[in-house]
Amino acid sequence: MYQIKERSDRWDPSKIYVIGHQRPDTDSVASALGYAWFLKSTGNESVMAARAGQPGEQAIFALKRFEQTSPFLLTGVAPTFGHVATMQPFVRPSDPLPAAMARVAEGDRVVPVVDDNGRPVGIVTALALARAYNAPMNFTAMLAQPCKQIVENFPALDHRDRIQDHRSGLLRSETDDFLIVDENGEYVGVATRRRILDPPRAKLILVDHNELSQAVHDADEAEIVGVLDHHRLNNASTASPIPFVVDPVGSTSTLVAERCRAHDLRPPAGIAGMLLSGILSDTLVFLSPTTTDRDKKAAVWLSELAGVQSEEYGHQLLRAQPGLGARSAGDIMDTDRKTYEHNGQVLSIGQVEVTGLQELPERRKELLEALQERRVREALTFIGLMVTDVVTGTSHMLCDAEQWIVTALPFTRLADGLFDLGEMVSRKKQLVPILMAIIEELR
Ligand SMILES: [Mn+2]
Repeated sequence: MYQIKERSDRWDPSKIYVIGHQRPDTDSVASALGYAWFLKSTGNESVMAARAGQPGEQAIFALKRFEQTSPFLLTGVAPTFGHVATMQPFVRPSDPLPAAMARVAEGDRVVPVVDDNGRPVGIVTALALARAYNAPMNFTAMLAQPCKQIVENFPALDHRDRIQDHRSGLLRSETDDFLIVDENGEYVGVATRRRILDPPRAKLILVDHNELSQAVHDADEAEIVGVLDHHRLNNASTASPIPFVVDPVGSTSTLVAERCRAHDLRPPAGIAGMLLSGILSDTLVFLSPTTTDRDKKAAVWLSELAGVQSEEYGHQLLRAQPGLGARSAGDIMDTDRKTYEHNGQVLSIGQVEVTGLQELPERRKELLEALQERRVREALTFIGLMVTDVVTGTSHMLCDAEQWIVTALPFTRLADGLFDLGEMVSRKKQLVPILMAIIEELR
């Protein structure tokens, strides 16, 4: 699948990011904040809560309600040239040659030459220095020569660029050192070939997902150092053993709350409120069949800490979800969409929660167009939008898919591309297993 990727954020190799899935929902945001708080409270100072994108409106509602700042935004975690640059001392073009000679004597293979505006004009190499010293010339006159006399032009790399996008070109180049500049073309440092080939990797703890297809961009280049989740398993292998928890409860926030309790840690009201929001959101205030007694127990404990009444707050929270309303079809489609790979087939399923399905028929055509457009663009076998009525606990589904899968759907067809899913509210526990079973049967 080809996607144009944004340039990566400059993640910090010394930190461990606790991060939820792309298009973060309330549970992803809450469990990232909550688990980061828990890990910090148990002595992991370098942990930081992060998010892989713009949180949904419901998550924003919860953040405001409990006065929490949104987790740190990471749009990508690929190693960039900024991650491998070392701030090596440089000389000015007007500096005399001995200034560069001193750097070479210190062991630098190349000496960057940087002008008064902070921009590199090139490098001075040991070879160029040796030639200059060897030139038939008065020694004193030679020593007074400025570095610009022997500077060599040298390509510079942008510190924001992903190494993977340049790797093959760099492998073919003849030099072992590279100048790194920032977005203004100003000198950042020098990167060695060895460091570029073995860059530091971002450390991630995945919460509320374990599939790399749902993780922050370029997570395959990161080091996954932990997983805390409540979804089906479909994770990449790791180089070494890691703490990995996938437990089928109603929300990841439940798992975080249980860890706090087991350690006798009482989260502050804001964190407790966020975790409670994660539970209420994922279980649709305990209506979803994914709900377990453990979720309810955790919610009782958290609601006391947060000072809110679960059910009442939960319904406010569900109403904060924007529904179909005045939103564009694309926005409705992509706000909460997950992509799954199974037996070589790629499926993508969005979900939108509404209070009443009455708006759906008039938006059907337009939403189907958005589905079709995405299915072609992303080369999907199946794309669906589950429209869930949180009041009645029922769903309808719009979908666009290859014919063999449409024919096999065990649902009542209401109109072209529209199906009645009946008392189904959980994408993960009710819809996805049916689609996976169809694929296994037919492919
Ligand atoms: Mn969740």
